[in-house]
Amino acid sequence: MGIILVAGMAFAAEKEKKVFNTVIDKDGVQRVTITAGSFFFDPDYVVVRVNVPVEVTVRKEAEITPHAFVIDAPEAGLSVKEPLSAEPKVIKFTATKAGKYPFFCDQKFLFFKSHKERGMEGVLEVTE
Ligand SMILES: [Cu+2]
Repeated sequence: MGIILVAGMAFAAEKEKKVFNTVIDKDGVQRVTITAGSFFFDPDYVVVRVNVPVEVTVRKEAEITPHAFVIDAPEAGLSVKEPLSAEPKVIKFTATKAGKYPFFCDQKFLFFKSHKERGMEGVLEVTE
């Protein structure tokens, strides 16, 4: 049992990122919908244009475990910290600097590994 668990965790850590390239809608907004669950974001690699408004709709899977959507990159104008609920949450921001910024869930239960450590982490790539 222990061996199976370890093998499963190694696989999860090495899994490929699912890339989503946003397009700029007619109203000038880039939109993406992300599903959050234990312990993943889908997609977990989102590409957006710099200085173009972004609307991220985050939907949390129906479960008791609390999750959040966090981006902590004030150098790029990104300071997002939103608790998630079953109702889809629309998060708006505009990245002001190109680069790769992590988005993650900051939840943690007692002495267990944080959700981020367990795989609730993705990349926001901001391109020129
Ligand atoms: Cu979480």
